[in-house]
Amino acid sequence: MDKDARIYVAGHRGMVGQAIVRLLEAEGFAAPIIRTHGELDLTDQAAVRAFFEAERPSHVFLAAAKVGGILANDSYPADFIRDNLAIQTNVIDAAWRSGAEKLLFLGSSCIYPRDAAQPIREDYLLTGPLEPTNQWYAIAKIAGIKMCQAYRQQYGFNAICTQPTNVFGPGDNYDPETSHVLAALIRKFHEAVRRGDETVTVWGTGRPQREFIHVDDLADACLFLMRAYDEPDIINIGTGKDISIADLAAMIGEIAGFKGAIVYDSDKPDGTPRKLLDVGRLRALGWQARIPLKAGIARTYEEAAALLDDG
Ligand code: GFB
Repeated sequence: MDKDARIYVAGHRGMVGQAIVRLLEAEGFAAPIIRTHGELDLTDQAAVRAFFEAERPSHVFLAAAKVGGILANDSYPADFIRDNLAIQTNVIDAAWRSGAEKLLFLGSSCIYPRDAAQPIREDYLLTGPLEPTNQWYAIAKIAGIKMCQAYRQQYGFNAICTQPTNVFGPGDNYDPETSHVLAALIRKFHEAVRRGDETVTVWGTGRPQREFIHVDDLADACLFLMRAYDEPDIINIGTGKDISIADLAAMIGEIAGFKGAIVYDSDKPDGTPRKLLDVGRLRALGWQARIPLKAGIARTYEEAAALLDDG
């Protein structure tokens, strides 16, 4: 991909899209094409086609999606399946129609069977039932993967599919109801310390294991794959290490300087017991995550605390 390529970053206001835009800028690429939601509704097929016809991007990072944590996924199943199917269908199709050279689709580790063997290899896709709390989102993402593969097979469109593990970092959503766990815990511990609370409540049992990648590492992997990977097979993006929610809570509590007790709300769902990705395929290509979990959280904590204190 040339430095003056016409790159479109779909979802540039989201955590992942923001990080991709930051990285492209830092690497000296021409300013990418971007549109806010107000300027272009990606669920509107006619508008998306017209945009692609007018702009004709050569490379597309499809980082636009409706995302949320376990409770948001479970509470708004219709929104998650409808919006994601519409966004990805419109963008993939319009990119191909307007002659784009390449598209990178971002999936998710929740596409894999709930009880998949660990670490999860790419070929475990569609070998078992999904986790019920996020099956709607997962089915949409699986449809996106299959659409990329179908467009490659029938039309020779170079669409690649990446499956990132759970992501954290700057630009995350800190809403207590709809956020993912890492952002939620940053907010809970920060507010508890500020208020002098004696307890912090963590959802579920604390026993599930999750793998977390810093969004700057994820953006780096996406750019790497945009340059170096042209295969139909899906490819995992992760760190190769996971941590229990209880240990994660203890780590964030320590970073926040919280001295009280952590309590568990078992009325809230645990979700998938474990989803550690096998990152052998990505490592074999020569890419590895660089930001250690604790250092990445400490950095994110500082940024988030300033933001939360401001408003
Ligand atoms: O990050 P999270 O919401 O989503 O939750 P998933 C991960 C784990 O953390 C679950 C626990 O076991 C939660 O019960 N947890 C503990 C909390 N305290 C909290 C809290 O305050 N907030 C939240 N949100 N969780 C999502 C999927 O699954 O992961 C999406 O629903 C997507 O589809 C995303 O794949 C990456 O990791 O369970």
